Amino acid sequence: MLNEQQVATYQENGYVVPDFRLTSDELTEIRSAHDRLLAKHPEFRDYCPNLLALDPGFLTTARHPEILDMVGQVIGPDFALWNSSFFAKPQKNGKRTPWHQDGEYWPIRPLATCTVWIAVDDATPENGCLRVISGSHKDSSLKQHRTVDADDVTLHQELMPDQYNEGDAVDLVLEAGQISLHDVFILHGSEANTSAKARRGMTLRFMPTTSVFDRDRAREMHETMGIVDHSHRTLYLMRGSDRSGENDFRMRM
Ligand SMILES: O=C(O)CCC(=O)C(=O)O
Repeated sequence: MLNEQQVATYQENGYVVPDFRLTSDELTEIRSAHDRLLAKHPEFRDYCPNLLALDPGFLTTARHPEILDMVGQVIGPDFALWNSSFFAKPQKNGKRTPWHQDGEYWPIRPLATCTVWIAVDDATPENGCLRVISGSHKDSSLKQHRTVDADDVTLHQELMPDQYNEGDAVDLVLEAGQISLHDVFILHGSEANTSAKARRGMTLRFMPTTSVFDRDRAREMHETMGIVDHSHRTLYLMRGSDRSGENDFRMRM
């Protein structure tokens, strides 16, 4: 569990690194599942936007009771998992993730999500660890983004350069098995990996069920902005009940 200070840090800074760590067996399981996935789907070498549709086995990690306890501490007792993805940065030529806010990509209203980012390898500045701007979530607003038309990025919406100061960035240096939690509005990104060490990161995206996962909006964002089509995500209720009464939990593949 997070202590009171860590919960306050999450609210204040928009992110926190808990004391928690996955065991080496749990990490081995994630790495093997990811290797199997890439053997079948090499097209997801850099970024896999929807792990659960390809291998529901990743749900074991998403259902980790201690992780769920921590998520509940920051977004409340009723929440659902709406996605899990993999940002793998292979050694030497791992792609960068441009500066962005997650909310720019997601069809959730009102916008809310706590991301659990799992370090599957040690993540350092050399191999492209996650970087955040502390406190940048505070006004709960989406800043201006533009589309990046390039092959060397994992995601294609980036913050306009005048919307942030990279000099304010904090490196989230994590050892394999450590996790960070971040807010949907925080400004973040990561550099390319040109080092000799891979930097794999797995994400779990949890939203409070006071929000609605809007499938029509997902379709529209896909059609008008070219964003990955999230309209077919299965929502997994992880704790509590659907407070909005509008979420659709039917299984989808
Ligand atoms: O792992 C990365 O490089 C980027 C991750 C990210 O943007 C996210 O988890 O929202």
